[in-house]
Amino acid sequence: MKLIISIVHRDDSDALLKALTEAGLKATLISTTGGFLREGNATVFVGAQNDKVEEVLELVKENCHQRTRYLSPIVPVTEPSEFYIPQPVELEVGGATVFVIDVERHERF
Ligand code: 2BA
Repeated sequence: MKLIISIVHRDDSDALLKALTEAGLKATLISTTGGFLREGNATVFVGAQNDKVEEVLELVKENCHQRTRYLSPIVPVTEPSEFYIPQPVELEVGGATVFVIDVERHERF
């Protein structure tokens, strides 16, 4: 068995959960925060048999889209502000960051 952990954009999480449950897969959603942007994102856990992993990855790929974000750099205190025009930095975020982990044991009580 594998645990598939997908960090996705919040706006994609509903569609992903719907697709996973429609495919008969079990999923858990938690609200998370990205360490770099400090923005809310969503993390979806799916416990699945090995032969279902590719199907899960395909659903993640289909439902999670890449987005462009612009980050405004902070003006350094050492720079006189009239000479320093900060340029927004472009970042490609997502569609999904996925980890596939071996599950040593799984129980339901
Ligand atoms: P954040 O940490 O908020 O990162 C958002 C986006 O900022 C990243 O998109 C990437 O484009 C950029 N970024 C992140 N760290 C950077 C750095 N040190 N220097 C320059 N740019 C940086 P994604 O790579 O698509 O990541 C989206 C979210 O997935 C991340 O949000 C984080 O929550 C998670 N993530 C990505 N890689 C991870 C990893 N290796 N371990 C744990 N979580 C990860």
